[in-house]
Formats: sequence, structure tokens, C-alpha cells
Amino acid sequence: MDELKQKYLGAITDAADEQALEDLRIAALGKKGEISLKMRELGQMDPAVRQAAGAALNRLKDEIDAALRAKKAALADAALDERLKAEWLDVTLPGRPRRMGTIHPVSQVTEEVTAIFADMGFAVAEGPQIESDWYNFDALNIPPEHPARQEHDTFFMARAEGDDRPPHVLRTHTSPVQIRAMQTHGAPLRVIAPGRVYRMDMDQTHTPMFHQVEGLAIDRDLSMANLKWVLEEFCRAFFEVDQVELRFRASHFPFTEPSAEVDIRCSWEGGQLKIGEGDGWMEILGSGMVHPKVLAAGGIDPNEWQGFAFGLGIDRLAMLKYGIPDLRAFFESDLRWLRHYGFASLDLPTVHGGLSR
Ligand code: 2U9
Repeated sequence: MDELKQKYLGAITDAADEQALEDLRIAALGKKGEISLKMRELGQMDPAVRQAAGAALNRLKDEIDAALRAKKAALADAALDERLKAEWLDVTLPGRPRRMGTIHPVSQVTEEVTAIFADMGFAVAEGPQIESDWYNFDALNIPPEHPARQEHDTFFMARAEGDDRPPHVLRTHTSPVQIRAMQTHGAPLRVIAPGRVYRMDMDQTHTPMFHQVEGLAIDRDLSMANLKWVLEEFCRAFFEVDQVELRFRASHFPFTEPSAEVDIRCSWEGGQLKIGEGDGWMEILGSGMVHPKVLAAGGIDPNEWQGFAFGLGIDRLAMLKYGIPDLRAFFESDLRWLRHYGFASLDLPTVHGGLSR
């Protein structure tokens, strides 16, 4: 009996896993197990011996059973420990930073400009980027002999041989959008047209595709004074300064008469641009009173209505506001460039802070 006890308790202590324990349980306590066989032998024993042997066998059975359970629990604990060790996580580790996208400066500035004019009652209009040469040129009082209509300035769409319909072009400005708005809505009208435009130009400061916002206001008695107020109001809001000073320089555009290029008072000190102060002037946009022929092309009677119009280049405005000195930041759409120049949609450097970077 002692031998059996030592054999099984020792084997149970040494059992490596649950399967080994189960094998031991069957070998000892199973139907044909050693203990069970011994129980069966009790029947042939002398009653006096049987009683003592039976009690001892029952105790041994209980001991083996208890040892099996204890070992099973110990194995389960060890397995759990093992798993916890393997699956341990350091929840105090810092997170891995995720690379976030940013809004492109051109989109950002387009939205800013649009919002400012929307506050002044201008609706936003859009139109096709491939235009007939009538909408892009004739309607805007740009005659066929004008340099802009020569092959080297404008992208003309190819026509099949023998197709002699008037040419289509990649629009060179967003002005055709306003012609369409005049035709659709008539006067009075206040509309801005943001969008892509195309010119055959490619150097340090020009890209063949760039972005404009043009504005047009038509009413019964609009004047340059109204134009001046609208542009001043825009500049205060856009450059986030209380006071701006604008200088209107006489110029010429076919679609406006009179025409003016508009400069803003600024200073450049230590490479930092400050708007509204200093001795410098920087050109920021073009403008004028809409030419009567252009009003007529839009179906609006120039004897009854006047209009003012302006146009600004978004790419340059974005570079000024966010201190981006290089066009590569734009046409490569490269986040490395944008980050390099400190542009992040959630951390906007202002004109005064941003350019010092
Ligand atoms: C209509 C009538 C008149 C829009 C105007 C300018 C002056 C101008 C330039 C600014 C920088 C183009 O992107 S740029 O190179 N634009 O100087 N644009 S007046 O005049 C219009 C528009 C539409 C029907």
C-alpha cells in the first residue's frame, strides 16, 4: 500500500501537464486502475483484514484524488502565470505618433478668402475649367489680336482635323464664371469665383496651373469707393490687422475701365512681413470698374448698371500669409515642404509670427 502511495503521489508531483495527470488518474482510480483492482480484491479477504485494508484503500484513494486536484490547480496557475508573462503590456509606454495630413495652404486660403467675401454678401460661383474662347476672351473684351490669345500664352484644346468649330481653351482666369453668373442671374449681383486657372508659364515664380479668386459686384450706382471699401475690409480680415492702407495704381485690363493694381502698405524687417505699417508697398491684387462691353456680354445693360471687379492670386497670397518662399511647396504637394515651412492646419502661424520661421 505504501509503495502504491509513494508511486502515485511521486508521479503526480512530477506530472508535467494535464494529460499526464489524467493518465495517472486512469492508472490509479480508473475502472481497471490499480486502486480499483485492489478494492475488488477486498471481497476475497478475511473480514478482519478486509476492514482495515478497505479503510486504508479508501484513504489512499482520497489522498490520490486530492493530490490529483491540487496538482491540476497548480498546473492551471502556472499556465496562467506563463500567459500573463507572455502577454504583458507596458501601458505606461508613450503612444506611437501618427502622421496626420494637413489642409493644403491653397485650399486653406481659398476657404479663408471665400468666407470673408461671403460675410460681405458675395455668393460663390464655379464653372468649367475648359471654356470656349468666347467665354474666356471675347466676353471679357479680349480681342483676337490680344497677346493672351496667342498660342504661347494659352493652352488650346486639340481639335480633330477638319473640325473648325471655335477653339476651346483651359481657362486663363475665372472671369468666364462671372460672365455665366451674369447671364444666369442678371443684376444686381455679388459673386466670387475661386478656382484653378492655366497659363503657359513656368519659372521660379510661375506654374502652368495656379489658383485665383475673382470677385464681381453689380448694382445701380456702384463706384470705385465701394470697391476700395470692400478690398480694405477684405485685407483687414485676411491679414488679421486692425488697419490697412491700400494704394491704387492706374493700370490696364481689357475687362475693366478704369483699372487699378492695388498695393498694401507693409514692412519687411529681418525677413518678416508686417502688414499695415512701414514704408514698403506690396502688390496684392488687380481691380477696376467692369467695362461696359463686358456687362453687355453678360446680358446686363451698362446704361442701367455698374460693376466693380477684382482678382487675386491665391498661391501668392498663401505664400505671403504662411511664409512659404518656394513654389515647390505647392506643386509637389509635398508634406515635407509644407512642414518645413511650418504649415500645419491646427497650428497656424499668423503673418507676423509665421514668417520668422
Ligand atoms: C468680369 C469682369 C471683370 C477681374 C479682375 C484682375 C483685375 C487682376 C490678376 C490678379 C492676380 C490675375 O491671378 S492674377 O495673376 N487679376 O488683376 N482681375 S480685375 O475682373 C473681372 C472679372 C470678371 C465679368
